[in-house]
Amino acid sequence: MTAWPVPPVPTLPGVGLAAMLHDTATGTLRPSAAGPDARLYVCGITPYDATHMGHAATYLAFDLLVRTWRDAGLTVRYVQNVTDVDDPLLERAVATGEDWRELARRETALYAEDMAALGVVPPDVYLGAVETIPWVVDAVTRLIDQGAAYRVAGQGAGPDGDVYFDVSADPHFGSVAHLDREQMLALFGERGGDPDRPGKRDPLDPLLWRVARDGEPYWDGGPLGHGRPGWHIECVAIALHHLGSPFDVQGGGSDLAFPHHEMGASHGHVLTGRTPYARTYAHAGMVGYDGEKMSKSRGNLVLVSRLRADGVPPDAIRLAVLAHHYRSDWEWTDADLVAARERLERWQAAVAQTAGPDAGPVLAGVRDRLADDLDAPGAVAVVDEWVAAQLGAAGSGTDPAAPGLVADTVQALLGVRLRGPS
Ligand code: 5CA
Ligand code: ZN
Repeated sequence: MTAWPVPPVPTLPGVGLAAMLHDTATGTLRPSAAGPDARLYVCGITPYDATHMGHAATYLAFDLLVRTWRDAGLTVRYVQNVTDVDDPLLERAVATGEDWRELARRETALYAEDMAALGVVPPDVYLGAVETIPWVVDAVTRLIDQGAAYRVAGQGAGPDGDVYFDVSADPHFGSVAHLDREQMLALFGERGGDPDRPGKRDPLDPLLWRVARDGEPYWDGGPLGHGRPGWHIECVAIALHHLGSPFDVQGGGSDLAFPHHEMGASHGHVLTGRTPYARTYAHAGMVGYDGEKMSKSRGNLVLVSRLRADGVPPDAIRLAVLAHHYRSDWEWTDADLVAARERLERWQAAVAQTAGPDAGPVLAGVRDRLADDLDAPGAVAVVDEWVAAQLGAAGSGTDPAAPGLVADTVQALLGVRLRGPS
């Protein structure tokens, strides 16, 4: 699958700091990268509807991480999937009478357009689940051979042979989200799991391979028979193939901590015999709208493509998101967007001048704030301060290099594109 084009990222003077990042598993701030190679897996979209502000906020959070890593001189390996075959996608296609492949293709293309418009640095490896079936088959087969996965008998007219992961095979199961069993059972049922499926060893055991049903797409699973991948194993198969374990950061929205990243970690532990699966589990907060989590299933969506069609500058959308810390849960409001548009205009006016106050503290300050768990609001405040001095009554400074350096800092680290003095 081809990702979107790489946006221009100016090179800044000096070397930035590799960020400290909040880890859900330990509840602490940890160095985001262990060495000169920084390896990131961010869970991608399930393409059955258009990109909303919640998705955008999550991908913008990890875009900041990638930008700080590059600025710190690290070699970045960034992998992202597209869940282009899964129940929600197939259900939507059945409901609308559209071919599931066409639905996935259209929404994946729109997502790429939205990401490109927002200036998000694309992943180096970008793969649809349907492109990675052999890796999934291999992983599931190995889990069966290890005794960590088992086949379940069919229900009623349903076929035999769905394969489930035995969560008791991983002594570290539960170490990502630290939930008690009752919480796990509730969330598992809400987020794609099937706690009530008869025949499982534990209600929490997640699906690894679903054997073919009439009317559902399937692939040749070799020893597993015809079928399609479960959700968690898809991301693990891709991450282990392209990053190995432990890799540095497993990222996504906080709704993925359980069960998705918990199960993924367990699959990874058992498959490799190594812990941890990822050194840091980083989770972006949930963006809400009208009092509820913004979600495709609820339909309370503010779409990036809708805002773009309405003429909102993508950089204003970016600034509206960056005004919130990535870990906080927040509500999208029109007032946020108005404030972001005003900020964008002020920043643009400030860097368009031919001279200004020393920009060194802006570069240092933005680097400092982002290194502290990607504190984008703090970084924005640093730029605001320079802009206020530049536009203020006291008059601007006299450094001719300053507006250009501020524009480069803002573009390289925050991804907001300003035109410097011409
Ligand atoms: N395909 C899977 C991951 S493998 C998936 O969760 N897809 S998704 O389309 O539902 O979500 C894509 C990303 O956006 C995930 O990282 C998810 O955690 C994040 N996300 C979804 N809704 C919100 C929201 N309201 N606020 C913030 N992030 C969200
Ligand atoms: Zn995933």
